[in-house]
Amino acid sequence: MAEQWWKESVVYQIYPRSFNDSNGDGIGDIKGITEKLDYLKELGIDVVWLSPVYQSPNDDNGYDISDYRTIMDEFGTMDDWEEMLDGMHKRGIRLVMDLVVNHSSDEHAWFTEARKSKDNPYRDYYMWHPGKDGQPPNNWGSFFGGSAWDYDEVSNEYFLHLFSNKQPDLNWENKELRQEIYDLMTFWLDKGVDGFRMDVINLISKDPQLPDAEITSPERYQWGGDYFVNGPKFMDYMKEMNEKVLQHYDAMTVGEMPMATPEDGKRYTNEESGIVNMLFQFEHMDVTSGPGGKWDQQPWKLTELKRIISKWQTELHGKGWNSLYMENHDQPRSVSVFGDDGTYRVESAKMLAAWLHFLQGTPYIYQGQELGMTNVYFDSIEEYEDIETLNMYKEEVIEKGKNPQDVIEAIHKKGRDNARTPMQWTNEVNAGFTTGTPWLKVNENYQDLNARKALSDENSVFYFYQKLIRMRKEYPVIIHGDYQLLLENHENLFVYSRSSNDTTLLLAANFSKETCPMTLPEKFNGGEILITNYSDAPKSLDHHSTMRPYEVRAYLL
Ligand code: TEU
Ligand code: CA
Repeated sequence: MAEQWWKESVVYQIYPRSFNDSNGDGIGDIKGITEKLDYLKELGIDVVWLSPVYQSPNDDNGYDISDYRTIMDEFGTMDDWEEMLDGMHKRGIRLVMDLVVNHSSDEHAWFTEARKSKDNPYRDYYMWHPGKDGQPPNNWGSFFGGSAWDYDEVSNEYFLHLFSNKQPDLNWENKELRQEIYDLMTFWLDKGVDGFRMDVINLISKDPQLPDAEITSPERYQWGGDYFVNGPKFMDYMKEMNEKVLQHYDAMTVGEMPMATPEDGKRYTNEESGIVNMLFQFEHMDVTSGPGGKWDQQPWKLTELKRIISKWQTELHGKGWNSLYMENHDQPRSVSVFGDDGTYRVESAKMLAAWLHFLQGTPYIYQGQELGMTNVYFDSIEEYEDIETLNMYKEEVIEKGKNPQDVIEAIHKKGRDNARTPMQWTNEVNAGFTTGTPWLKVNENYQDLNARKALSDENSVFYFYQKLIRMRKEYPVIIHGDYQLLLENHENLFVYSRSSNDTTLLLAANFSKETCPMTLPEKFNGGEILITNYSDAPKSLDHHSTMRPYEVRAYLL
């Protein structure tokens, strides 16, 4: 078995459009990333996951790819990319690229060919189907609103798009299509990339009958996931991909898998028979969603978060491997959701960091998370850019007549642009992200919240992350120890231990503004403190103790 370096790594996600603009056009780019490699080295991360940089009309910011083997003009050239990769490798940083192969762009040459006629050789690379009585083939809704099918006049057929209508789904049943994908993976691996993050990979196999979804909501279109999540041939395709490509390289893989359960996690990441090294599940992100789904944000319960995290920790221990994340380019900022982005911003950002990094799995830091960046509260829909947000607003406000203010509030809580505002580098104009006009407005708190300031303050969130990353390399118990939840029913405190051989690590985190007395079983006494966000926290553990607002403490016993 190849060395499992990805278990000991910390990954940093870059969303290139918003990271750093090197030429003043308002759009982050590859040279901009290269300029910041020393910053990443200073943080201490091991791997970069780079969101898509391939040629794309940017209907969904690069998640709609029109050429898998060239770099998007706005981001630079292949030479720029090679220089970036070189710069990373020289600093001991590995690069994981985004692999978006559930769908392509409708501007990909395969699709332009495919839509020409029913007998075009590329027709079968996509999922075409005749309608039913002038309606789409079935009632599936798209993730981005409306029907998952779009009518094509040329051939009088519909094509499937689980995301936007500029993201037609690829037909994995087609052998040549699969081979094209394996070839493009090989192309990038041969260029030296160290792995892939696989976009919605568990949606690639659809039930060939394309049955109507069960009607579970009053909406016109329904959730069809039963017929495409972990679909019938998903495992076969992934095994083939491993045999044909991945097993020939020392590459790490992380599959993004909506709806995945711990049982799926165990199977898909299994060391002997698995298909990816780890996966991104969504259960813990969904604790804030009400019955109305993503846009129906509700107060969340810590006990629920504990139940979910503990289940994943326990089920995968010794059998598979977890990924650990609280943010990415699709999610709101974690301090704003799970911490406090006002008075306790710094404390809660650190608390979340330590709580996450001492769990078992590979941690992912999303750009700006290491500064404790927060959600953005734009006043009007004109200031938003994200296709999912804009489509939803149109549907809810313009088509259904909902109160715009309520919809904007939902966007404040859950909109993807929360994570996509430009990285805050300095307190200069546009937070030092660009000298031009940024493609998406900068969060106005950059004056006080920026990387330059963090780097000049030894108590910053940045240096707290740096310490955590170092500790993972120093204490094997963080990587290997088993997990035990304590104080299961406590509503504010999340306490767990990690043990291996004769070492025990105890982590106690207060997820609230309340000051909470904490009583642990008696054996949790003594030891020495590893890290805390309150400088005067007790140096050794007393099993009777008090946790202040958003306090976190980790002890080695
Ligand atoms: O996301 C897939 C996904 O399931 C969601 O998180 C989705 O983005 C949305 O928030 C649903 O409400 C991946 C990418 O991460 C995302 O950026 C892309 O838009 C999407 O796939 C399509 O490629
Ligand atoms: Ca630029």
